[in-house]
Amino acid sequence: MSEVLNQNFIDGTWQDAASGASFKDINPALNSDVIGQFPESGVEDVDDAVRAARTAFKTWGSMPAPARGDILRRIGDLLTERKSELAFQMTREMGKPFFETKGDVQEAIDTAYYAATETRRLFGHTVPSEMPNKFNMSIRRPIGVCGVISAWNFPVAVPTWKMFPALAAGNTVVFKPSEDAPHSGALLVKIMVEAGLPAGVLNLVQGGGNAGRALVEHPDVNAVSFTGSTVTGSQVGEACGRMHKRFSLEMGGKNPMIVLADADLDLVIDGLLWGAFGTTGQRCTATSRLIVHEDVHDELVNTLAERAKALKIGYGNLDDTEMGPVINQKGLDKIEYYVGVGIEEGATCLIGGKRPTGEGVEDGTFYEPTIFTDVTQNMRIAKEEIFGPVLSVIKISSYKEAVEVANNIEFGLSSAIYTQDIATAFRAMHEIEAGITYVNGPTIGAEAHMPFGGVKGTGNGHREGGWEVFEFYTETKTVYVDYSGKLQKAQIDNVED
Ligand code: UN1
Repeated sequence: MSEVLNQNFIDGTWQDAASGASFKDINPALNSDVIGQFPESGVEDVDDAVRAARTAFKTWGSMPAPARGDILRRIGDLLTERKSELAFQMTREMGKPFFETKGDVQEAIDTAYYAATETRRLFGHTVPSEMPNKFNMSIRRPIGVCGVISAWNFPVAVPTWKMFPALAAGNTVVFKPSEDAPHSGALLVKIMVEAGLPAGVLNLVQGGGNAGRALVEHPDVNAVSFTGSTVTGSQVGEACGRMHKRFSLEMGGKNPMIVLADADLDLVIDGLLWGAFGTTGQRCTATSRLIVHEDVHDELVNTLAERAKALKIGYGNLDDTEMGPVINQKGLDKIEYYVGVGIEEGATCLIGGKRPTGEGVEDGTFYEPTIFTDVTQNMRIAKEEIFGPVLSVIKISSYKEAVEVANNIEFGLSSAIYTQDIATAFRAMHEIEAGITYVNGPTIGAEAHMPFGGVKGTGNGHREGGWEVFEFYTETKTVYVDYSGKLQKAQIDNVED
């Protein structure tokens, strides 16, 4: 897997963008390591890809679903075989440590096997009719061509959350990876094609906003699934709404971890190091607000600061690296901007707040784990998504206050509560406004077979993962079979006035 797959993949062939334009993809930990130039696609390329997908839909959509499942299972097998090679390339491209990118591939493997099994379910309902000798049922039909636009932070797992169920359900796909992870996207497509997807069923179009817009606004794309920023997601939603398309948005988060006075603090520290600084805080599920009871605040924060300072920062393909770089200069600028905002707002920057120096970090976009204390709930660093290794700590004095603070936010993706009290934990499951709540675990760690998504400003009500994503990728067809041999008028013939 050493070659650089830097072309689009349309209708079964690898090809350059029609315009010949390209963009550069670099290693965020070693900026001098250029991965390659990738096609800057436009309307013409998207048009070719959508046409191919539309044609392929005729046969793919009418295949027995379990036969599609066989191909998904082979994709899972190939991903398993290539897990390490693929993870190495992902780390090189987007920076998170090798153990994390292996987890990313594993999430894709789990999603493949899960989607394969769903092809033998795709349940509809059979329901009694109100008329005699009549049979009612609902069945699931594929939607058509699905546009998939994904983020770079889970360059393999997140696109597979979208593509595998889409394909399992009989849709065809045009996939546009993030401009920060085009190579990982292409390597994934190569594996999927090798597993036996017929030409046109899966098409890859690389590029930035122009390619994305062309895909979203293409009249022959029936559904769009998007993971990324709130600003772009809102634009996707507006365009899809205007064009009567189905769309699923997965956007920002500002995920709270509530720590009550009875929590097991060792467990909390391990959870925070992983939740706040795993993936360099660049997850939409990252723990970015610590809402902690005043009785344990100082002890917790001081121990956490010591442990966070000791995290080994560097190139993720080196054995001892615990935290990789920030994705690019723009990401770094945003973090630096918010650290400035936090200081101006009067929060205390306890550790970090700067780029690291020294061997192994000179040539990359690195940032130190950063903890702000004395944060109050209405500060911008308590409300806005920073997408970096920055934790804002808010002190509270009761469970009630903790939940109020947790909910005082426009987002609602993930959340966590640490307590030994079972009644409090159960209350929190209902009272925290979020799509996901973890009890005695950090805000990250979604499993492939469980629904994933957020409430409020995080999304538009759909869920990825698990059984629920199949609601998004299928249309319900309602079927009535009348075997009475005569015209039966519902609501009329069966009611005596
Ligand atoms: C994301 O950050 O976009 O639960 C997805 C988690 C991962 C998925 C994160 N399994 O953090």
